[in-house]
Amino acid sequence: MAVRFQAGDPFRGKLGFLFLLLHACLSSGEELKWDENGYVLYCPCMGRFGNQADHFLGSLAFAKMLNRTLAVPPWIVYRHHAPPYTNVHVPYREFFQLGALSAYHRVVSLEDFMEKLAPKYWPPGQRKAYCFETAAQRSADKKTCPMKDGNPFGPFWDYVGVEFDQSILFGGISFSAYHQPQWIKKFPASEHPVLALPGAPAQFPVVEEHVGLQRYVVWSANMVKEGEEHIAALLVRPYVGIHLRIGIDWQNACRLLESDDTGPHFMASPQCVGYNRQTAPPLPMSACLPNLKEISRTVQRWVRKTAARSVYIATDSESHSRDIEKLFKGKVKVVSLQPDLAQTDLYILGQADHFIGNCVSSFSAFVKRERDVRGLSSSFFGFEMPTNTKKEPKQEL
Ligand SMILES: Nc1nc2c(ncn2[C@@H]2O[C@H](COP(=O)(O)OP(=O)(O)O)[C@@H](O)[C@H]2O)c(=O)[nH]1
Ligand SMILES: *[C@@H]1O[C@H](CO)[C@@H](O)[C@H](O)[C@H]1NC(C)=O
Ligand SMILES: [Mg+2]
Repeated sequence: MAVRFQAGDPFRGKLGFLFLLLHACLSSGEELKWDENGYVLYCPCMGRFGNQADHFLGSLAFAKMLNRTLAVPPWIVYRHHAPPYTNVHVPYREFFQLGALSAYHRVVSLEDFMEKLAPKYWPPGQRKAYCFETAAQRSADKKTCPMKDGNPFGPFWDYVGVEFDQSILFGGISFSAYHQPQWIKKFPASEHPVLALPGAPAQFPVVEEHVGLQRYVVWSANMVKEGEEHIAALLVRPYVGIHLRIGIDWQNACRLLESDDTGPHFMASPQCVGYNRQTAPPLPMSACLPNLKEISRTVQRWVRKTAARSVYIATDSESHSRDIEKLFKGKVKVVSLQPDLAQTDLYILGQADHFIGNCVSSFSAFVKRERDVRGLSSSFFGFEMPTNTKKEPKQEL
């Protein structure tokens, strides 16, 4: 697997420079052309992978709406529990094919943008930040975008070697299609070629109309290879994949459901209760935090229903694999890999014959969206879907 978690920054150091030179020479054939219609840059600064993925889909749609090229940021992986004990910036193409996004809209990786375009077209001294007035309110002079304040903001822009020279504030405008004309009018590409934003120009969770953009998020060859090797080595089809989101942070988050009136919409929950707040049924506690009894009952039901011969458990903490194994008296193989890369779990869950996810989790939502695109069945712990969730693959958007 190409992703290695090393401290440090590929743009720094003599060796890094040599590699850059080599890379520049090798790839000089596919020289990047500057897009006169401008660029959108942002930091995926909210949450971990699932949140970043939700934000990515919305940002992709935003860039298309403004007809600007999206500078696709790296994923921010928080490696605070294991080496290198810091944030790691993983280029988009390590996990997914950058080229597959082009079927929807023009993209360039943020790394390529910085290396090949920024020196000439967005040089130091001319780097403007764009943010909401309300965000700038938090700065000392109340007029500066908080682009690099704190973690992960500072390390992110340091990774691509960016300092901001000026702030441009806006207000009374949102990232939705409704405000498209205002964006174009306020920030024409001729005067504002690079819209660099402190966060994603998107909502969390992803809005319903952008869920289908998942089809353009296609696993990289490396990820497919690694994932398929695990499946071949460990699992027997048919297999049920389950996502247990039950760790301490999640227990605390789900407690909010009990205490106040969050209503049915809580984090990624529109994926099971529906996007319409008015018609959404209540979200049961067990949909957020299923206990072992609920987990066992649901797994048993789907193993029976799909005649599964194995179960794959992805988890953020305990796997409960012993307890689950006991349910089937040795007739079903139960596997929990607990891989170094969370994306390995996502891949294996995506390939399952049936998937049982956590409705509130955006990590589960990533798997659910990918499976919907491919017409594979999914369900959730603690929540009965009103209709069959199995969908036909959607037509091109
Ligand atoms: N490997 C692995 N990591 C997980 C699993 N569940 C949660 N995590 C980790 O916890 C993070 C949860 O944050 P996020 O992806 O934003 O999803 P959410 O908080 O559940 O909405 C993930 O990105 C993973 O790093 C799992 O089943 N397997
Ligand atoms: C969108 O941008 C592309 C690339 O710059 C350009 O060729 C195209 O004409 C633009 N479309 C519109 C509707 O402005
Ligand atoms: Mg999260």
